[in-house]
Amino acid sequence: MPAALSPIDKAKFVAARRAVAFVEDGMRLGLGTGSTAAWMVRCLADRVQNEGLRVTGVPTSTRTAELARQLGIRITSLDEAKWLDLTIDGADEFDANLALIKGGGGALLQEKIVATASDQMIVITDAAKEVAHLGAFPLPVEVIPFGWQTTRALVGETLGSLDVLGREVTLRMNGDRPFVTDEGNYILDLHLGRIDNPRQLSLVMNQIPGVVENGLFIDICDIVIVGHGDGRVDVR
Ligand code: ABF
Repeated sequence: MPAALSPIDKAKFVAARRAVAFVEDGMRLGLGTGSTAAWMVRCLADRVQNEGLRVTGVPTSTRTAELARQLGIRITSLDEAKWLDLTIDGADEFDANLALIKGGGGALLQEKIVATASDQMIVITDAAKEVAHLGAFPLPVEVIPFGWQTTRALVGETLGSLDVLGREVTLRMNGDRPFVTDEGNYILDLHLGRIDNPRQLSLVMNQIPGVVENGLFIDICDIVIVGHGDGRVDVR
C-alpha cells in the first residue's frame, strides 16, 4: 500500500486492490474511469509487472487509456475484444439493489456500453457513495449538441409528466464552455434530489430525441466493493 494515503484515498485503494484480486490470467477487462478506477489500473499494473498476469483491457475513456498505456497494460478496443470477462469501475452513488448513478466523470456512455458487454461488473467505491435512494447526486444525461436546448426542454417536460416537478436541469460546463465527452456530446445534469423509480426514469429518458444515454445503471452491477479509511473492505 502506498505510504501516507489520506483516509479517502486509502478507502479507494483498498477497494481497488480487492477488486483486482478477482482478475484471472487471460481475462479481457473493462477498465473504468475516475479516481477509484485509477487506483484499480495501478493495482492491476502491479500484478502485470510482478506476477506476469496477462490481461487485455478495454478503457472507458481516453484518460483511462493513457494511464493504462503508461503503466504497461495491454489495451484494445471493444470491437476487437467483442466481449469482456469483467469490468471494474467506480460510481457516484449505489443503493441496496446495486443500482448506480454514474457519469460524474463524464464517461457514462462508454462505461455503460463496456459494462453491458461484460460477463460481470464490479463497482469499487467508498462508504460515502452508499445511499438509501439514488438522486442526491445529479443524474448525468448525455445528449448530442444539435438542438441541446430543445432536448433540455423536453427532458424538463418529461420529468414533469413523471411528477418530478420543479427540478433543475443544467448544462455541464468546463469553464466558460460546455463540457464535451469523448464522443463530442454534451451532458445535462438533472438535480432531482431523490429518484423513486430509477428503472422507469432510465427507460423514459432514453426515449427523448437527442438523448444518447443516462447515468442510471440498473441490473448491470454484480458486486460492489466498499473501501473504508481504516483499511477495511466490504464486498456486497
Ligand atoms: C466513473 O467513476 C464515473 O462514472 C463516476 O462518476 C466516477 C466516480 O469517480 P470517483 O471514483 O473519482 O469518485 O466511473
